[in-house]
Amino acid sequence: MSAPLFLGLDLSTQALKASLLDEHLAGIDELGVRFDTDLPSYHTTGGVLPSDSELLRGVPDAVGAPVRMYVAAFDLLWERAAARGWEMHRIAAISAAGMQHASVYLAKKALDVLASPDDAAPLGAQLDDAAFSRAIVPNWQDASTRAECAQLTRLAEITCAATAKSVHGRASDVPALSRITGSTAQTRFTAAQIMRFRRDEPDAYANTARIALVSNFVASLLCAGSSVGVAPLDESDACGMNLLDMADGKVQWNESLLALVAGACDAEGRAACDASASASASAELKRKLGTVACDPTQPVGTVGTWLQKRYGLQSSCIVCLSTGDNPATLQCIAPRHGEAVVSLGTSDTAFVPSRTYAPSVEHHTFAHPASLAHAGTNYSLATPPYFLMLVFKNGSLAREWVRDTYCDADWSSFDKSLCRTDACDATGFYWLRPEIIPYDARGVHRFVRDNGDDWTRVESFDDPLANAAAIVMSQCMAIRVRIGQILGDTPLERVYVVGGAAQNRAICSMLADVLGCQVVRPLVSGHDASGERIEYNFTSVGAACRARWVYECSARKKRGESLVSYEETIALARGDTCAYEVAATPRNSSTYAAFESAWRTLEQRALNESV
Ligand code: ADP
Ligand code: XUL
Repeated sequence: MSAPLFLGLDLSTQALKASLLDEHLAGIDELGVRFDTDLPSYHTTGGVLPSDSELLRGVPDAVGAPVRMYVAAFDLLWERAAARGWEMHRIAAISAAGMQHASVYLAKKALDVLASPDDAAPLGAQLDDAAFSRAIVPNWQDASTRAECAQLTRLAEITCAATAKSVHGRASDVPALSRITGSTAQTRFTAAQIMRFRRDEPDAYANTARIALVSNFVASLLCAGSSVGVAPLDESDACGMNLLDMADGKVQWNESLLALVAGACDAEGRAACDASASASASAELKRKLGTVACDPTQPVGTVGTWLQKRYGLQSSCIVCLSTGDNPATLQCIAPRHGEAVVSLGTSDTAFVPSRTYAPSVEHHTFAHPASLAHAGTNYSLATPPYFLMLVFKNGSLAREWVRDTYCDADWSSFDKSLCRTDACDATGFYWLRPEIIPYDARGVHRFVRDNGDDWTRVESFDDPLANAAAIVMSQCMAIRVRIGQILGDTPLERVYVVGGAAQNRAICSMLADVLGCQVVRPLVSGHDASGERIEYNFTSVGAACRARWVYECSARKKRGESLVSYEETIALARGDTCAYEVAATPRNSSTYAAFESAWRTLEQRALNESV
């Protein structure tokens, strides 16, 4: 029997990617399907429909994508993997990551197809329009649900007041919804999205057999042709729904919020219908959502007949719980206390592990994807139970806009502007889509220093290239300020940088200068199938690492041995092969430390002007 291989998938905003690793977690190959270019018939830009697309029906701030595009990408990915000659029979376990919060609405037909697909045909041909109750699914960039967010916030305040509940003794300036679910109300989170769908399209909602996140939807596709049906939600990813009650150290559905989303009560907590109809509306939503699995070592099942017959995977190949793209990235790096991961993908995100449940107005508190704290067993393993995450919506796509508008559509011109700047005399806020931090900030705002602490708002910079330095510096300042709040007195020692923009050295240098610490890029040893050294995608690598862990734990369980922690598994598997390279060391961080307070004032000014 040849040595096992481990596969991680990443269905993110702009692409479906796959990383194939060996048992030492060295790279064997990586593949991708880019939605815009590889699947042009779906007419997406940056993986989503253009804002004037008729399919978005004119809903303000709606951002969505055709759900069938994701299935078509899944089909194409496997075709490409087969064409690359992957040794499918060696794949021992697979896990996926999915863009967070986005949801998929399955009609009864989808469940029938997943239970018994035609193994000779692509899944895209079988999971047709009738298989989904919602053709265009909301993307995490959607901001169309502010009214629903207000209702969730209100109900949480009432619920907390009614029970006089001080969740984990958190300070009262943290809104109740955040104390309960780990996050303030977020337009992109699944609770608000489901609520709007139920209200706007009641028949389609009624016709929905199951609601999945992207992560468990992909896990379900991997299981097509097995008895799994729809895979359970992963605890860490499900924290991004505004629906789980994370207080009191347990993770379970919050019944009040569930009732509001299901239409069983209003935002004041008044029953919307008679008691039995209310109960059945809540129960129906719970059924649609299925279960939340809190033990990531517990496999979902094994690959179904579709992957076995069509591509030659073994019937023993484990399908693991799939998690969100950010939890998967965190899992790949496993940062320590005092370290952070910054992911520069479509969104810019930053995360740090946390031993405590620490809800706040600005960051999200999620269950750690490799923690067994809520698994209901007596494991006492080292992984911290939570991680804290900052999300900035205007990340790469805003940088691309600046590149295309002011820098000859060329990264090297963009980079030159960054290298020229080491002064804080011009800055800007490029909130092209309604921002997440600060909440709902909009528009482009530029400022230049007159002298001293006086700043003037300007329509444009004299030198258009200055926009590149202004956006990147300001994006890095936004991370600096919030990470500083989270870490308090603990110094930030190292930042791991990943995502598409991490390959840009000028951006990494700015990040190191502004954050005042070393910025490193993790490395996956190994090459791709053609022998080339490539940059692996850490989200799909993180998913493959989970697959390696679950495989190890399953083998130990079979031998009657105790489980092993995620970190230990990864360290043992990698041996000495795990490494990172220094992308940048800080040069002039005192400049940015001194600039912090002025920058905060400017951010507030821009925010005041954006409403
Ligand atoms: P996601 O996982 O969200 O789909 P990726 O992590 O693949 O996104 O990142 C894609 C982004 O990476 C692109 O939108 C692009 O702007 C950015 N990117 C790629 N190469 C560079 C570069 N050399 N400099 C800056 N940004 C880059
Ligand atoms: C996280 C978020 C984004 C998406 C990107 O809360 O909304 O980072 O996960 O896919």
